[in-house]
Amino acid sequence: MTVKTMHTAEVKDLLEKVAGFNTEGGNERMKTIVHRVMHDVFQLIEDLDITPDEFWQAVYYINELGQNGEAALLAPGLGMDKYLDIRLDAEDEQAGLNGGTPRTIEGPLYVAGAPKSEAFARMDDGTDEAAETMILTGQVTDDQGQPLANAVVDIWHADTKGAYSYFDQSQSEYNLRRRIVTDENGRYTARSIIPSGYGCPPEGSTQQLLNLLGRHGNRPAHIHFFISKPGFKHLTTQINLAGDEYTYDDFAFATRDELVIDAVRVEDPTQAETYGLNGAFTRVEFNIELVSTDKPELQTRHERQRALEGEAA
Ligand code: MBD
Ligand code: FE
Repeated sequence: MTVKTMHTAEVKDLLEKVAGFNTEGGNERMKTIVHRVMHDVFQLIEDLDITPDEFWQAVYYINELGQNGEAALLAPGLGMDKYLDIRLDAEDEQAGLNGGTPRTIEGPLYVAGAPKSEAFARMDDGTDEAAETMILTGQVTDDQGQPLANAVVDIWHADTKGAYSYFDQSQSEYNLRRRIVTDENGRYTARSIIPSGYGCPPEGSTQQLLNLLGRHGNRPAHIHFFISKPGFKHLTTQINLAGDEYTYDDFAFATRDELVIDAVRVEDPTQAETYGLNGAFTRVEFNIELVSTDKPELQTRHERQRALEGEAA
């Protein structure tokens, strides 16, 4: 069937009533958005000749997606988080605020209020004895290369199964989550374990849709960062470890060339000693360059729902 009804007065009128154009109350911005969204959905139904069966599949899919708590997981899978980053990069460019270490997506698995320490933190709880020890270290500087003391480096990553504490109830509280305040040389160091990549729940709604697109739902081994200091643009970023099968094939589109980092195996016992280790380890170095700004709204992370945010930390 190829019926066309979008141009009719009946449909135009329907869309205006749907969006509350003929009522006084409500929120103007929301009316504008809903009008546009519903117009575009109607248009898509017409253009692609969506059948009632297809339509109702989509409706119940959204129900299940929400029941599984996966809306914020499907979003990066559909490139939405990446698209918002593309826009923020373009805005920075326009405002002359580009440069520094590039941003990349936050993802849905941050937990606020991780333990905070000066210069160094041990991030793992020591229970995974088979895991490879990681020394993650770096320097935070400004765009002139000057070290930035007292920057907060908020780090979170998965365990060797690709699972994150809090969401994986089997892990201890704040396992693999720490905030480290940089020392007088702008340096931070974490002792942790090398993470594995993340995979979407195989029976979940996100993977179900990815299957229909012929796509996988895997991320490479990666480590998340928020870096902040008053007077500088807040930075949300991640590093992807080089050599992972998915380093350049991330279902969430977070990989950027500047953020692919070699994990270097160190066998030298004297090096191990400097970190208080008695065996070989893997060293990951991530130096971070922040861009200065006097705009307060750029100095904090964007608002979104986050676990434990707003609770006593
Ligand atoms: C993750 O660990 C992640 O970082 C993203 C973006 C999506 C799902 C799981
Ligand atoms: Fe992640």
